[in-house]
Amino acid sequence: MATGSARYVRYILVTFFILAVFYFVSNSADVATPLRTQVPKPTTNGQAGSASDVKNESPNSGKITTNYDASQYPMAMTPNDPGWNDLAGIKEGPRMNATFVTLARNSDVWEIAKSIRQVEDRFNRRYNYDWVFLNDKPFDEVFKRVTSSLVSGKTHYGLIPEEHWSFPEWIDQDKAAKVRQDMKERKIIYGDSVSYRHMCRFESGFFFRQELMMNYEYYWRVEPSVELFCDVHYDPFRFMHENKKKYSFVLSLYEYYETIPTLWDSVKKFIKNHPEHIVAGNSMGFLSDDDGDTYNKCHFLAQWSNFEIGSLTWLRSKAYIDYFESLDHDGGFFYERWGDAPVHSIAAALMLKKEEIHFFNDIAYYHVPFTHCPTGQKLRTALKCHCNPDDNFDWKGYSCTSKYFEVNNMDKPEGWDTEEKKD
Ligand SMILES: Nc1nc2c(ncn2[C@@H]2O[C@H](COP(=O)(O)OP(=O)(O)O)[C@@H](O)[C@H]2O)c(=O)[nH]1
Ligand SMILES: [Mg+2]
Repeated sequence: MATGSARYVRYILVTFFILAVFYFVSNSADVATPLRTQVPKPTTNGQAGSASDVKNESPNSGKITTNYDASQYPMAMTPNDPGWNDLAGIKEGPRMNATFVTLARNSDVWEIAKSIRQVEDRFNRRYNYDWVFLNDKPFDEVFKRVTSSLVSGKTHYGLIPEEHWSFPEWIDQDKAAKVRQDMKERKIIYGDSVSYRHMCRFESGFFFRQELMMNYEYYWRVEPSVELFCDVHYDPFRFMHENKKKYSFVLSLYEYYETIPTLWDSVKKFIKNHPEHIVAGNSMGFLSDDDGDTYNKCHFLAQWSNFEIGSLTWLRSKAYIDYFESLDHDGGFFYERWGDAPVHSIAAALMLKKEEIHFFNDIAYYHVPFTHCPTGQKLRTALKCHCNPDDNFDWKGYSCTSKYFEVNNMDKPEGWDTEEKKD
């Protein structure tokens, strides 16, 4: 009997031990293998995900339906949100069909290297979005080696077709040359440059329809020598998608009038010929102080900033293409020196609803000579920013950001008035 009950106790102990081991192993497996099921499957073209992977927008409902459960992967938008401090490793959850895009020359390699490093450190190392590089000349091996070693996603290198980087046939070459000479004498920055004009026309009308870009729906434009001063805690592409944003900015400014004297006349001609493209609830108040009669020269994408996160689908729409073609035929890219900054901004302000444009206060950015350093000391600390708040341009006299807030009836971020006094 004694032997029988000892065996019985032994069975119980062994069973208990096996259960304990099983419990321990299964629990540690949960920790070691976090849920990764929602990262979209790679598609045949090797991109991070395709349109159908991430969205199915129903045009009439006014709501976006997605095939991922956004609530399962909440984005930490503020320091109080769960997961705010989770900045290690690859971020779980969906990816948008999006890419970084850079137009550059081979000689820009070390300046773009600096920009990439900051974008990666502050954001993309956790998201691994792709990066498309575009150039009017073939990229050399050094450029490809350096940039591909720094980007955590896939890199793609595109050669711009000549018809996107040359004078269209309707441009009078003599007239254009005279303009350049005149602007040179008047010392207008880039006034005598042909390549700068090709660049502005390309960024206005062609970058979004390059073959490599056709694979994507959203872009984040990055230039050589820019800085990203704060951590980006959430995916701005996903923010754009889930909030139906089509265009965004961090710095806004008055344009240099001498470069665009007839741009507004051209815009007015387009408005008259294509009233169907001008949406109700637009931001005309941001562009004009007299209901569209004259342009107040405000634009979102400062010529000296070139920060943009936006929708490629919108830029490829008939509305935008009609707009670009109308402007392009008027010749101001060559007979004046129209920049892509006012061209994109005017389009966004007239052909998008107000609420489709977003100001990213929390993305800190520098492009010589302007800085956007987020307003709000608590926010800057939470974002581990390394910019000097005194450098923030937002509330200074030559910025249009106050106007944007007024037009949208939005409250300015806490601290805007005290920070303004430090001018
Ligand atoms: N491939 C190429 N890129 C250019 C050329 N000119 C300017 N860029 C790029 O276009 C962008 C804007 O040019 P940048 O010189 O920074 O002009 P700014 O920002 O208006 O002063 C940058 O990304 C440049 O690298 C060019 O002739 N060829
Ligand atoms: Mg630049």
